[in-house]
Amino acid sequence: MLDKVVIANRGEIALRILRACKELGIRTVAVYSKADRDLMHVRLADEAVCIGPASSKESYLNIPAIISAAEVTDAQGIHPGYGFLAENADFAEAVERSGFTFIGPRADTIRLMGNKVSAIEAMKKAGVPTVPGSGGPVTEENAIEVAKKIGYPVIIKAAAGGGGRGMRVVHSEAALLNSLFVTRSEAGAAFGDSTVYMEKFLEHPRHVEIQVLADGEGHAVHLGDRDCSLQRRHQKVVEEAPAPHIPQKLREEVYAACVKACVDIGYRGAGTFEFLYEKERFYFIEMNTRVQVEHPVTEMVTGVDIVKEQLRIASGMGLSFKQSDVQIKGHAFEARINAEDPATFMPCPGRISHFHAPGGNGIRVDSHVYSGYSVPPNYDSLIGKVIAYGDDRNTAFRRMRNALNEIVVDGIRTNVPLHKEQIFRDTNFENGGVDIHYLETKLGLKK
Ligand code: MV4
Repeated sequence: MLDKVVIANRGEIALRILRACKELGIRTVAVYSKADRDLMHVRLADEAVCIGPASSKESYLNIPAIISAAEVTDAQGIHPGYGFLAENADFAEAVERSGFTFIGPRADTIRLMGNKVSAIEAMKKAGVPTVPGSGGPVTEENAIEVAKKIGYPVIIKAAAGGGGRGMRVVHSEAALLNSLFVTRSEAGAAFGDSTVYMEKFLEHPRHVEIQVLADGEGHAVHLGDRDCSLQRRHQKVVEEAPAPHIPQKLREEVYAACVKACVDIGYRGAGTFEFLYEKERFYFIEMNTRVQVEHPVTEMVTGVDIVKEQLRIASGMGLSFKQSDVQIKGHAFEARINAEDPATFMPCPGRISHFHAPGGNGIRVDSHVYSGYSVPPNYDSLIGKVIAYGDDRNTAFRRMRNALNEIVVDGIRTNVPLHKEQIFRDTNFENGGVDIHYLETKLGLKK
């Protein structure tokens, strides 16, 4: 087992990783910016190294500073968490070249999945169902022909994009070439790569994703699925596991395809296959090569500690269980708690005068905040996650409602009212299976 790990992240996920390290007897090094001296995991880590000023670019995105922190503390591994450098192939490569273990996939796997055209190609080859599309880059020369074959509406996406960045829906041939030009220009400016591709635009899909773990030596397992359709502007707000109302046979088929794909590409670590799900069909869109914010709902229904498995895999110990040991049991919801204005959704940093975490049977709270903690303005506004588990979806739903009534976050504005007054009182959501547009349209939260 790795004996000392640098946690190259902040906030709730840094604390989550620290807890997993402690359980495994791994010593921990927190790296933090000048705005983050008072973070809970900095206090709890065995060692802590300041890596720069508040600005992410100069701290949590500063590759030499993070590798130096591993050098001066004589650490062996670096866990990137999510966001920041987690899916930066150059970082993974620099970590390995400096003699440390990157706790994640190989750099070439991150690169393969970072380019959505090569990711889709690899998945198609492995037998994972994909969206009907261009099957490669689209240019001024082939766009009209490709769109005609797919059928309108189509969506143009940046190969280097992902997560909703750099895409445009096109409804007719009249609008095609202009949209292609604009999407290409934006992609070039944003990602330094103007390659775009085209897919059939699915109008009312759900976002269903599949969690996998693989040892990099040809062994891979799935941990079932999650539904993350409740989102606003590509920011997930609520997630649940398992995804409701999906025929078991369809599930099993897509799980098998994901596991095979992991074996085919020699995948290592935790990963997520993102699908659109519409009219009883799965369509692969992207793969995430990191631990995700919403991993706890999967942990609740499987009993697997995903971060501990990441650390085991990176230590060369392989997975602690096999597929036949995995049973999906019960149901879990996660509500993301953000420091934001309930009316405008603008981030609302500030001092939390009083914090009280909900509790009780089936409730888990992953949060780094405490009474007196100040949320700095420099990073994303996630201050914690409330996770509710139950033997069935209704029980989990009710427990979440109770938990949201218990939580106290005084001194700053948060989205707790959105969760407890709207989402977890919504009948359609309570019945399950709403699509990706639901939150923005039905609840009147557009813009
Ligand atoms: C799509 C789509 C419809 N059809 N692709 C947005 C995020 C990125 N991961 C892919 N996205 C979409 N791709 C096709 N062919 C609709 C979306 C989409 C979306 C997807 C998942 C969750 C929320 C979304 C919100 C708007 C659009």
